Amino acid sequence: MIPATGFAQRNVAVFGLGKSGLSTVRALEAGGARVIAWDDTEAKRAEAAAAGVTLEDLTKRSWVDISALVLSPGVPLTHPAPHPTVTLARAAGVEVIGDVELFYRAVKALAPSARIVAITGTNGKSTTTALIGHMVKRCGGDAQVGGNIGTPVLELTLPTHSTVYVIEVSSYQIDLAPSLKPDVGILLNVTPDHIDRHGSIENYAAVKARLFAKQDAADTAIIGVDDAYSSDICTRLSAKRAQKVVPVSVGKTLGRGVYVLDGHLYDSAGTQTQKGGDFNFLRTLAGAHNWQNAAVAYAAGRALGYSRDKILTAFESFPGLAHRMEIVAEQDGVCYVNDSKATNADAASKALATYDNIYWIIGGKSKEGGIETLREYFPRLRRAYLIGAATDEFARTLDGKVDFVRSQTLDRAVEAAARDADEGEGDMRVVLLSPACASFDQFANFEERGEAFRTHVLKHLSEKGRVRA
Ligand code: UMA
Repeated sequence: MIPATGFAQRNVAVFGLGKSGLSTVRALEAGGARVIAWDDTEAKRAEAAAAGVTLEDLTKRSWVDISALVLSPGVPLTHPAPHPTVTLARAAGVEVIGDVELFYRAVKALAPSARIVAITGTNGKSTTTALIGHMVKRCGGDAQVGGNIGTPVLELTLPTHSTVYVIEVSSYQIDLAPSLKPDVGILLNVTPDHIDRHGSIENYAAVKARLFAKQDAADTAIIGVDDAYSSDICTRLSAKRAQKVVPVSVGKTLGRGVYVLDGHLYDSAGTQTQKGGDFNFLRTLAGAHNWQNAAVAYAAGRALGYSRDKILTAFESFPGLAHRMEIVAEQDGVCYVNDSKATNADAASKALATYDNIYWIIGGKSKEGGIETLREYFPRLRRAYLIGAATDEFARTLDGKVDFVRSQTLDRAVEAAARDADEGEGDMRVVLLSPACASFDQFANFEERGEAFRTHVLKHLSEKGRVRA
């Protein structure tokens, strides 16, 4: 844990007692602050009280003796309306910050030369964060990975002078971290998301751009330039020349920066363009959507001073993220891919675009629009296996276009898909769980669904092994 420094003997209000709020309370107390905490949900308050947290309704007390309000990222700061605690704090002239701000201040106070790589963007943040963390470790660095990806930043290990913090930051967290000055700041892309919390796409893009606001000549901004908003941010930063700016593209040749064409990485410095790694062979980074993540991670590795060869070698051993196009097994020309995280059609399209020869397990609690938008991938499907509540709806969409069976449950779907794939033809047959649905009709969450897939696949393979023996 990293103690939050700077508030010793002072009162600090913490609002929101989820994962990040509870770790904030612990870090502030470790730094000597007196914490007063609250949450709108009674169950969360009860949980916090049991953990020894001092509770007081922050809307019913005076703010004159409070030095800061530390807000959880999920609590509205501006839109649709500021949370009442934010309004009260502002009226009393109390700063409103988040755990990433406390983390940044503490790291700089404890070990100024520890470096911070901060990753944001609408899509691909977690994969890129995990990949950079893996790369730093493989290149011999002391990487600590956290933030929006899951581990609250204040729960990471104390910094040494060689620590590289690789943190995923959401727009909510950037909004609450006014001092954050990452050594390497990364913006992958900006597409409409979280507009309810930021008012408009323009505001959302402006918050993302704030990640670079404090950077200076020693720092690097790495920006994906394949969407209009990010490209605009890159143009503006390049013109200001405050920091080094590295544009990254998938599909476009750039005069400077890093780009990927047909899965091949190019590192272009001035007039010299070097042909780089071939991502087509990196199965955990398969798919065009992953090429941007890998290209950006490569640029980050270069900014951190690692050699091109070391970075590309590190990519080869990246295990990928659990439940995101995760290869759980491969045998006899059949690859079993767990993409349980794909809870809507858009997310499922990534896996469908990546493989041919697919035995597709889909279904659960469907989202608006179902799988209508996935029609262009139907020619890649050998058969579909329908599970859960969406069965009738998806059967109607597939009818006459794709062969399908009503499997009802995941175990039966895996059994049927694995048997068909075993008997199928073609170089690489893929049994793919990419359900395009929420899991709640049959599972507690997508993680549980993904674990169940893994269990059924391994059971199928071990039974097959016994029959052979
Ligand atoms: N709460 C209130 N009143 C409100 C809103 C929330 O009291 O009006 C309380 C809730 O009762 C709850 C707490 O605030 O007790 C929840 O806080 P939170 O939503 O900020 O969640 P945490 O558990 O602290 O998790 C947060 C991130 N959550 C959000 O940003 C919504 C986690 O990202 C992150 O992993 C974690 O900190 C550690 O850093 C999750 C996420 O969904 C994965 N992120 C969004 C995304 O990726 O799209 C941004």
